Amino acid sequence: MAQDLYTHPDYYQIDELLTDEHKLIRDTVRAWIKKEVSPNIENWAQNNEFPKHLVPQMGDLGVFGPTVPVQYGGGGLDYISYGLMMQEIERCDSGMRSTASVQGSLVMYPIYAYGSEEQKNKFLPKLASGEWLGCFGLTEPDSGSDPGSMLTNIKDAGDHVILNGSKMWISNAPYAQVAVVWAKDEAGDIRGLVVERGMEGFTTPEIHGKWSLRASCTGELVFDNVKVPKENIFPNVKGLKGPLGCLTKARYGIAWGALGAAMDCYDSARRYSLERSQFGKPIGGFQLQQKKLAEMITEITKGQLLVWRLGVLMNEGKATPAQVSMAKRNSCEIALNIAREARQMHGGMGITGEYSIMRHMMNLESVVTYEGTHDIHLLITGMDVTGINAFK
Ligand code: TGC
Ligand code: FAD
Repeated sequence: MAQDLYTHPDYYQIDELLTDEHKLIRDTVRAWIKKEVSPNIENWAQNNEFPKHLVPQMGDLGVFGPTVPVQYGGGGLDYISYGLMMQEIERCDSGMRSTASVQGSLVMYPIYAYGSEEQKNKFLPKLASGEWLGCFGLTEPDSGSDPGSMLTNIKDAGDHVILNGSKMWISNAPYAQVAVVWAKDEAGDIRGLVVERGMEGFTTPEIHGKWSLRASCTGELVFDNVKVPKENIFPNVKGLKGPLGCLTKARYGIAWGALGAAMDCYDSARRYSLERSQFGKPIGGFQLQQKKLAEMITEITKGQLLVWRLGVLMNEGKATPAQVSMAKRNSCEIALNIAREARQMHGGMGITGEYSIMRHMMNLESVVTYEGTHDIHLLITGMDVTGINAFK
């Protein structure tokens, strides 16, 4: 990105629904993004490079585990603050937001919600500060949308368990010090455990050749008779509701985040339409281009109101997983559509790294797929409103 000129669209004065603290948090993250990330993100993405030096900076900024209590190193903040952080980060790049949401919602949250006091004290402060990076292993080569079919397993061996199997498509894996892993025990129950780098038989090969999320690192987790002490198993959860509970938190962050990518594409397209002239006038003066911009800002505004309301419900403890699914699906869908329209509005320039559009578009192809695909979230809504399960 040549120069970061972003100003956020707020067509319905939604800022008035935010507290001064919310706005301060958002502006702080935005300033950091403009200073530390925007000037280099295009190069990192083009070079398929994960900017790991930013991880401790993100910890200092407080974007890891913002809703985790302060006593464990978290921010003790509300869900609107968390959403705004994810929106500001993904406004710049979905891969950077992935790093933050995996660390906060998929690694710190399960340790906080399901872990023992010893596990919380051992892992959470180092993850919150960014001294350690974590990853979350649920998906397997033959188990994606249907995580209940996982094959990774643990067998009891006295004071430890023996872990075997593999996980696929794992964000942060090659750089992670700790992995929250979901595996079946001998009774067939899904259990969560923390696997630490250095444990014998545990490797994290990188997945190469991605056209998407190129500034985020994705890998496998391979477990070959790994001895994991029983003290690393979460005592307070059993079953698929463990990992799915984490996904609800992360999907909530994505609902805000993907909207950030949409806002950036719209902002860039609107500016370009006023600067670029053809046939003797700015292209923004042609009805076809105005239609695109008008539809973009309408969808963004509807999305902003949806995630804000969802944030209020999250704060009140009233949001349902199905409501989160609707917001994740909606934000990803409109963001992809807006990225595609914005790409067209930039003409040939839209395919270059001079603008963020093409990078957003490619990133969003992952975002619409991970944490539950577009179709899966539609089926969750369908089941919620009919009571009939159409998955199986
Ligand atoms: P089902 O029988 O419906 O549910 C099993 C148990 O889980 C409970 N549950 C939830 N709990 C909390 N939050 C949710 N969102 C929940 N959804 C379901 C449910 O009540 C039940 O509890 P209990 O007490 O009765 O046992 O399960 P199912 O096998 O039919 O599957 C349902 C389905 C398809 C919706 C689910 O498995 C699903 O969401 N599939 C999508 C898989 C997915 O999202 N994977 C994501 C992997 S992680 C990732 O992508 C990280 S990307 C990170 C990044 O870089 O940002
Ligand atoms: P599949 O489940 O094989 O789906 C293929 C197609 O079939 C999809 O269109 C899907 O919607 C459709 N489909 C499946 N079931 C049904 C049905 N019942 N009815 C109708 N249609 C259906 N996972 C992790 O655990 N941790 C991570 O950190 C992580 N990071 C990721 C990072 C990236 C860049 C990517 C691409 C993925 C990541 N994932 C991660 C995995 C991600 O969650 C899965 O890719 C996703 O859940 C879909 O699983 P799948 O790819 O196996 O697709």
